[in-house]
Amino acid sequence: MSTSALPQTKPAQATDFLPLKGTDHVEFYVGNARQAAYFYRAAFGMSLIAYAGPETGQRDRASYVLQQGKIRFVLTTALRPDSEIARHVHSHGDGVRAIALWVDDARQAWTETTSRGARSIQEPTEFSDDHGRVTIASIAAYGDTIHTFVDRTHYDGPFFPGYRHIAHDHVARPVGLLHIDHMVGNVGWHAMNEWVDFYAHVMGFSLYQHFDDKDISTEYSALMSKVMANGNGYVKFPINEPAEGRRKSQIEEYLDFYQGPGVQHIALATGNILETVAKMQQQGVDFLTVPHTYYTELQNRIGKIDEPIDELERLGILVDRDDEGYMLQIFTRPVEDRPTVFYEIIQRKGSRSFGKGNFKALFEAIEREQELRGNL
Ligand code: TYF
Ligand code: FE
Repeated sequence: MSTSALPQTKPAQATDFLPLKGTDHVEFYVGNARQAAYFYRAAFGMSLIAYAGPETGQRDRASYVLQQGKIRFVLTTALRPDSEIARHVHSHGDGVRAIALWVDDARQAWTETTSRGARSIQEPTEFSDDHGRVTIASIAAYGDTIHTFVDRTHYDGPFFPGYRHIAHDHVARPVGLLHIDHMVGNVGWHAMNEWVDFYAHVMGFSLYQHFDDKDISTEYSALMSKVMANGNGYVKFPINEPAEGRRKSQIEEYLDFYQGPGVQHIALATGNILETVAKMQQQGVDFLTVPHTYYTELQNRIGKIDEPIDELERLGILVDRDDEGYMLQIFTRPVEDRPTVFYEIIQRKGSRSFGKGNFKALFEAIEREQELRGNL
């Protein structure tokens, strides 16, 4: 075939300088990893699949790797007071240290991002055992949060070199969680655009959705939010900043208790939100609730959906629609004593939205909780 048949002037697609295959794992620094792991296994239904600690030759920390569907959490605790882990927990309470991203080439990811201005946390480093090798590298993100690039192309073990595999978890009670839909960062006053620029210029992400104060202010408090997404859309990071309102913004409450910017919520996808949420409730997870009037207005706002409205109301699930379809979502209360990290359970039925139509009802529910805590 003649090459002259090829279109000549089609502009080359800008190549993605940071191709991501998805979220590899989320690492939390916690006060007591053994007990936190029990909560995620019994209540969220995750399975313990690997462990590293003194028994495996790690002297300063213990880490528990939990999995459900493609979701992988690593819970890490310090064994001594003089460590970066202990300092993180002292300042932030239990929280997310690392959002690890799955790549084919960690060295390249580190080089591309640091050459665009990212601050290096860990230079590309290779770890190996009988299962092969894993290369990781890390850069700083907002607050003390970091992004770790993980290349496990040449590895077939359960998690990382040095971890002991756990074959069966008799504590885990799976609830059908599949993958991470998005992870939200709270940043400081007027810092949203700075972090939007970081994800755009340093990580090659682009603006996916934008919410202004009219979308999301209630009578009392407000916030601003922009959603950044990577090239293939597998990784989505909404960034929130507080906005001035009549009372204290929920983002401000987070920043006070977390002592700065950090991960606010992790949205976990399910294929059957009715079943997933019913199970999680039975297993002791506390969710936010909205008033009965939300459901009396739902049919008119959303139109016909597959799920019975009385069942959605019984569980407290919210629904929103856009021109592509609809989505169902619900939010947990904070999962630690500080009002910081919480979870969203989400099922998408065509919609790519973040539930803009639910913001008012949701934020009012969050503010009722803030009031109970005396933080409003
Ligand atoms: O991720 C989102 O954008 C939605 C909405 O404090 C949201 O889940 C935004 C801010 C917030 C809670 C939920
Ligand atoms: Fe969300």
